[in-house]
Amino acid sequence: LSAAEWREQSIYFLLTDRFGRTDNSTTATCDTSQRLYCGGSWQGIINHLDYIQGMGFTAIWITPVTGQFYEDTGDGTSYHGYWQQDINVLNPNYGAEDDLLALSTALHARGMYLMVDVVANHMGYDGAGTAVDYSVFTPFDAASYFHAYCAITNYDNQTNVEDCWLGDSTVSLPDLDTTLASVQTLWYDWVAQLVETYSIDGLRIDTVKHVQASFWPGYNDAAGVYCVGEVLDGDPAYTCPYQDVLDGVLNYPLYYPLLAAFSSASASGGIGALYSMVGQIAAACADPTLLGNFVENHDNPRFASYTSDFALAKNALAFMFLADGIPIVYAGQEQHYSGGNDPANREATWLSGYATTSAPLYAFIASTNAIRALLITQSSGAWATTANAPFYQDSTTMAMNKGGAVTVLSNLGASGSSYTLTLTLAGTGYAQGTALVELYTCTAVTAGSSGVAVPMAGGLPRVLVPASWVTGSGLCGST
Ligand code: ABC
Ligand code: CA
Repeated sequence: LSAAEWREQSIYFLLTDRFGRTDNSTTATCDTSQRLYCGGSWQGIINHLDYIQGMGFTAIWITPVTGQFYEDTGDGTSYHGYWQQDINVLNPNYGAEDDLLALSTALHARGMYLMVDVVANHMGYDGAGTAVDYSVFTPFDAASYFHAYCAITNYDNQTNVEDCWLGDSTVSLPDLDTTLASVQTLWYDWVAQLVETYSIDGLRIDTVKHVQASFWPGYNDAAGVYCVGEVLDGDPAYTCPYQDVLDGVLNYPLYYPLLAAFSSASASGGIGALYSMVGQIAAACADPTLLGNFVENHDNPRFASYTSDFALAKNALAFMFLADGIPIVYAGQEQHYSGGNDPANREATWLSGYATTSAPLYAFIASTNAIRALLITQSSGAWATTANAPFYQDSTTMAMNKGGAVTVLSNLGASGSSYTLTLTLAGTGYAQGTALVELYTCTAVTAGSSGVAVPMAGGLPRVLVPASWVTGSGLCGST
């Protein structure tokens, strides 16, 4: 699937070991602190695709599929899949070739897409970087394929970030010398074959900033599908240039201010920083609409570890879906899981019983996916490519206009009062007299002479669109 086609998708990210089991158990224990394999599998994902599609997602991103080392170490096991030793085999804990193929086929049969996580920067070794037996790796079975050992010590030194090793003295991550033509050829051929073999539709690429930028265009081309890279840095001036070598990057520049704006009620200054980051990203990134938006993942504490307030969680979600970019929800976010740092943020989804009607965020995400899908279809796709324009802010509220849909966010929290927020006609772009609908509450609003009166309550987000867009859509009772 091309980058342009991914722009209209909505992604559910899951750790294969932690989402669903082949036996469908919802009670199998999974103590995150142990960092052991908990039994999730590709067949387990297939078993629960209704649950994912029921929230309106059109794609899933699964963690790496390659062969790992499987010993239990002081840093736990490779249950997450980022400690590869043999890139030519699959991780048998998740299933066999047939199972991964079946997952791909099952998704495609539903009109959904498969994104797979891939790692080109390193392998994984059960031991210190000073004592690696390189013969355990396939195909990189000699020290000559790797950078000489040194630990990353200075993230301000790009040479150190690219040439030295991640990991620690318990599990080292032997750093491939990606400047070698032999390494490049092996990776480009490998990724082309992986995509073809399993009919993969997109890739999430790990540790992009740890490989020289010139490596990536050849990799993205060889893959032939949309690639979104992980560049773990909140500074758009650092992260955005990687969009010149890959289709997209995960939106870490947005992540930090998005979290800060909504992770506590009335976070002072938080709205202003979020508002201004939209402009900074637009100025620095080649195409903000191809970035991957998120407020949770497996490397950072869960949103609900900062606040249990559902209204705040809904605002963070609404922003991710209705601003520029491709929304990515991390499995368990819909269950308001609240784990802190790795490994606590990797709770098994099955322990929720895959609750739907009793999980407030499950329904909210379904509504928000439906709203985003409406905006895309009624505009024949134009909404997705139109730049988001924030136009109003006060200390607890902001409003933005993307392609004629006006989204209002609040960080007052669930105890926020009911009041009317009046937005100017100029900001909303609506002509006086236009019939509008607020899509979360299905409230009719008419653009008045003094502006658009938005009914706010309970700190919840609002989305206004012309009523004509809703007719026939199935939303708000229209048929
Ligand atoms: C394991 C255990 C942990 C244990 C650890 C020592 O070993 O599970 O419990 O604490 C995988 C596994 C991890 C595992 C690691 C190491 O491997 O998932 O569980 O930890 O063995 C990606 C993946 C991630 C994966 C790897 C490795 C890479 O998403 O899941 O981890 O394949 C760096 C990398 C980034 C990487 C991340 C974990 O580490 O760049 O690719 N993620 C700064 C640096 C970042 C750095 C980050 C965290 O710190 O700039 O480069 O990320 O160390 C912002 C700044 C940022 C700054 C942050 C902290 O603040 O703008 O620049 O990030 O304001
Ligand atoms: Ca490297």
